[in-house]
Amino acid sequence: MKVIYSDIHLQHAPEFEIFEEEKIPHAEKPARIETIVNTLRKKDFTIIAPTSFEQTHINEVHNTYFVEFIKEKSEKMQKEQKTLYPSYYIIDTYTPILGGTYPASKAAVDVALTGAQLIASGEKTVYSLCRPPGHHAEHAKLGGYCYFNNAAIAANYLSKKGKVAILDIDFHHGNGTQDIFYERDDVLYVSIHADPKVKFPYSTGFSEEVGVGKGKGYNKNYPLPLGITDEQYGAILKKALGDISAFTPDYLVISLGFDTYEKDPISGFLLTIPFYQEIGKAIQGVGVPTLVVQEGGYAIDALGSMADSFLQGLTS
Ligand code: Q9C
Ligand code: ZN
Repeated sequence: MKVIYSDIHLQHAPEFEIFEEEKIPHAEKPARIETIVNTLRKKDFTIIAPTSFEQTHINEVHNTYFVEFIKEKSEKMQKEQKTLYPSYYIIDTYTPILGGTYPASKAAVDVALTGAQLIASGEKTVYSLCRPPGHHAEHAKLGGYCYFNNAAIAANYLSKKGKVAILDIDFHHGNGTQDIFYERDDVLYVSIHADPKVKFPYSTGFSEEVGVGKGKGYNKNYPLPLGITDEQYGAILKKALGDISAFTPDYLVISLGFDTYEKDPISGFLLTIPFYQEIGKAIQGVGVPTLVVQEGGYAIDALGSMADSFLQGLTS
């Protein structure tokens, strides 16, 4: 199985986020992806570098001025060796722009699109090791450690070749992906996540959000209370995969977060490492070509084992 990885992500390394009245060390660290790729290198995976895609793929999903904003501010920060906590186009205080942010975010999009291209040309499963993550990036807003929505850009690319379902299993609701496809019926978005009343992004991810216009019925949220176990999660996953099978997609995109893990430092579900293999197996059971896009997951020491467990299930 092919794994797409670029070391350009290392250029993006925010030092801290501002949480309530405090500056705290940033959870979204370069080591996250390094530990996963190093684990997979020791196993039977082919690690390949992405090819560079035109910026038009990004502009089909994001507002043009928003894309320019990230690029220009990042270039300015590079020159001035500063960090910007934006005052507009942003939903929180966790997602600064640094000199390395644009190159890393563009590379993450290329990682996702390279995976999508392989899936479109007949590959059964591909893992795009994106960083920074993407699912909180809306049409014209960044936040939640995300700048460009890698999974949405890949799904939009695949939607030209067939029907696409996105299953988002990050701990947090993918407000960005929901926003981007909310009025579309050719891309189904299904998300399992923590109750937004208590966890980020707080304002979206409720079950009443079902899409609008012709997109009505093509957005499905499963918000869950904190403390969810493997067994409880498995039951919801089965429902979510039922929704996906009923849509009869040609392609499946997984927004994969490992922040559902019991020891994740910022989250609150109780999933265990061996259970990721069950998740992978259940997804494989849908029987549709599947692009896996990395989102969150912050328990750095366990990320390699979680990825390994998940991929074993996915390729079983
Ligand atoms: N002290 C992703 O998992 N919460 N983003 C910050 C932490 C923000 C997570 C509070 C969570 C964003 C891709
Ligand atoms: Zn998350």
